[in-house]
Amino acid sequence: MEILNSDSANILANRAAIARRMMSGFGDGEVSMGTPFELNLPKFEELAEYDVAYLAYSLQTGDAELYLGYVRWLHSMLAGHGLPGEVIVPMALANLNRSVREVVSLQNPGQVEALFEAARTVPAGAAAHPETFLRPEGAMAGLAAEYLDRIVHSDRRGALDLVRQAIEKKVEITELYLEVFEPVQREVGRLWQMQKISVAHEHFASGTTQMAMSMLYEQIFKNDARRTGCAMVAACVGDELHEIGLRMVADLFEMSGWDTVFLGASAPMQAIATMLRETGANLLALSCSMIVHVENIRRTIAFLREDGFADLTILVGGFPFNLSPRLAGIVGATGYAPDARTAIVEARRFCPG
Ligand code: B12
Repeated sequence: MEILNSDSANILANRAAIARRMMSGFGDGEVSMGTPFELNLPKFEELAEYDVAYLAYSLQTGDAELYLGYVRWLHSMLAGHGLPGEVIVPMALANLNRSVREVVSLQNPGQVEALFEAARTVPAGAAAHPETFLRPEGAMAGLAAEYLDRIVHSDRRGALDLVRQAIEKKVEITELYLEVFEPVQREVGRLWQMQKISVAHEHFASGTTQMAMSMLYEQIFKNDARRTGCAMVAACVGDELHEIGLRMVADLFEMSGWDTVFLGASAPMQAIATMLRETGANLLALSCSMIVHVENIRRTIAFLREDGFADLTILVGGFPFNLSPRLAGIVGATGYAPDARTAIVEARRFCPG
């Protein structure tokens, strides 16, 4: 494991204690935020843990943007809820800064202070909202916009009709995945983050996209691609629930002639080891979307390396790795890819077939 900074390792190891300290640092009645249940926000304990994890990995990778991006996200979420980010975020930053110093004895306090200083300059309010993920140009731009429109208006039949028509027009599955479903899912996340749609809309949208993907399975498993003789297992570890991106990765491997075993969300590490043994897989794809689950990926890889898979090719990917690809080295992976198409190219280096 590559440790670039001992402070980050200490912060990570003590992240639950730091998060608890942060929670006790928010005095009653300072700012009334309502409960997460009412507000549709992640639980405050969860937010405190993200805060600590983003800080630690930002120090470890040397990517300040990892932490600053998180602070922008927090501002955007608060602005979406009409809450005063310009009051809450500086309080949260001061609280984290104090909690870290109370729990961990920092080797390089200057580096931590510099990060907090930069975080305090992140603009609050609507300025923190991200740009749209929909690409304005390209052959699939119109379809993506229309598909988004239908799923955010709870029109499942209409959304699936669009996909059916695209299949009839012989639109490539890779294009549908990467130029329609991927940007649309991210856009759904952006709209939820800004509170333009509710969590119910997001759930509906993701369910519909998974249904649309299932409609393509007859083609994906048609077996007309040349089989490579390579096999892969794909899993999310720990409490990770985001499995759509990983499913796209597994499906595109299947279409490229690999035998694939998709385990989906929350796979225990022993179960992954069993499946790797049973299938004799050449490659493992691990995915996570939440920064707090990066540590689970590191632990899973360390466990597998000890458990007879010292030389197994392990690729990682998902939201935090896209924010900072250096995290792949930190978790001990063989490689990383930003999307499903690039993952296949990367995998061919290890199993050309
Ligand atoms: C759908 C969704 C959910 C669904 C997931 C359903 C499912 N069955 O998968 C549910 C409702 C469960 C969910 C829950 C939560 N979510 Co959510 N979710 C999303 C959303 C909107 C879309 C995810 C998606 O489908 N993306 C599309 C895929 C195609 O993209 P991708 O995952 O990046 O995958 C591509 C590449 O990264 C790569 N890749 C992926 N894996 C791998 C693996 C390998 C090996 C390789 C090489 C490549 C690779 O290839 C893929 C295809 O090209 C995202 C927004 C976003 N930006 O992604 C938020 C998002 C990830 N969620 C978020 C949050 C906060 C949460 C919750 C904490 C919410 C809460 N509790 O209130 C929980 C946490 C749950 C948990 N414990 O895991 C935030 C995270 C913010 C942050 N700064 O960290 C996001 C970014 C939303 C936002 N904009 O605020 N979520």
